[in-house]
Amino acid sequence: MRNLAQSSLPARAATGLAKGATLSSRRSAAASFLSLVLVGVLALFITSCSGKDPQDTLSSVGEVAKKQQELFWIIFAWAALVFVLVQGLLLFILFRFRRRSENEMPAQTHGNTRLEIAWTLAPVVILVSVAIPTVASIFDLAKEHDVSMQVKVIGHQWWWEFQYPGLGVVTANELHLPVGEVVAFDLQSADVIHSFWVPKLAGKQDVVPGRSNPLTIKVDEPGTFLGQCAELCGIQHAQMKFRVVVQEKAQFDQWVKDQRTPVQPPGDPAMVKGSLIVQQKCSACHTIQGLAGAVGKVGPTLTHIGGRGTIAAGVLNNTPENLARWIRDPQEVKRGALMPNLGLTEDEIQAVVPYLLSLK
Ligand code: HEC
Ligand SMILES: [Cu+2]
Repeated sequence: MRNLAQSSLPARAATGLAKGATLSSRRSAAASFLSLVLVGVLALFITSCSGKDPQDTLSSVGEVAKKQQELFWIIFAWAALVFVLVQGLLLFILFRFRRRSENEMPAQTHGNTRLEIAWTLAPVVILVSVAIPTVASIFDLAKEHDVSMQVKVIGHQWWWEFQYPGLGVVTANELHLPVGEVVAFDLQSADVIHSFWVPKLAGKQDVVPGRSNPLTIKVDEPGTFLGQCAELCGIQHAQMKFRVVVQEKAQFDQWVKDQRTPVQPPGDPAMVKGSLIVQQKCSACHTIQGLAGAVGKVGPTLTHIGGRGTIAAGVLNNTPENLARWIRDPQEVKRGALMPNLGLTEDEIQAVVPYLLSLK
């Protein structure tokens, strides 16, 4: 045994040396990896400051989002103050009261009544200062004052239905609103939990089956704003997008008028062919007001599909090529979408596309 131990001593020293070497090289590898990660994180941080993001919650538009943003800044300011104070104190204490030499023991302190009272009272003061504006804003935003319009939103896997009960309009994936008016939303779901979110216009609100959740929005300037489902709701959750088109009153009224006009029966024989195919193959799931039998409710209304900017809940721009691509195989565009591949021939697709696009 002794022999073995003795003979292994130099060997151990050697492996120790080798270990030291690999350790330091490993350390420098870890250090360069860490700095790489840091640079990556920093780059990500900087891109978040671009300010041009169409879904930027910090460049809010409209009264509701502005109030919510004010609240955000109040809470952020307190959080920043607490962070700087706590970290600053921690660094100061670590440095000031450190052990300066091997044989010196820093003074040991146990308990300090004044300090304990202070760090109990300070959070109370901070929490009260956060609670007062928060509770006030919650009640203020829940009040539906001067509501000029109601919109019922129904979340579906994976698209949005918008009904305007007062105006007799139903549309999908493209919400039109008049500028400067208070709109009261009634959020409902046809299947699972979704969340209605237009980052620039208002905080998110859950869309829950069997419930009716309220939300008010007032937008002060015309424009197109992007929205998105904000609650994981299945495979195509990320592709459950929508647009909010905010228009001057006159334009909005014109849009309502167009939406209320039912589809005219087509005269052109090519269009007739398209409409017949739609009646046969699509009407069980889609509504087209004015086309006999097309009263399906499984998919979005196609009554004025030609006038919408996008299809498949914001996934594709509404062009003849994209519409053909969607009808050819919806699963290729949006795997798992609840519209199956209907096996239309290329000929049939070329008849359906111009017909649908004519529905303005
Ligand atoms: C089994 C039901 C079903 C049938 C049949 C069906 N669809 Fe669909 N369709 C859907 C559903 C569900 C969606 C929504 C898909 C999504 O965005 O997730 C949809 C979406 C669409 C859209 C996009 C609408 C929008 O605003 O985003 C178009 C266009 C469309 N279908 C056309 C057709 C045509 C044309 C046919 C017939 C050839 C057809 N559909 C047959 C269920 C169906
Ligand atoms: Cu959803």
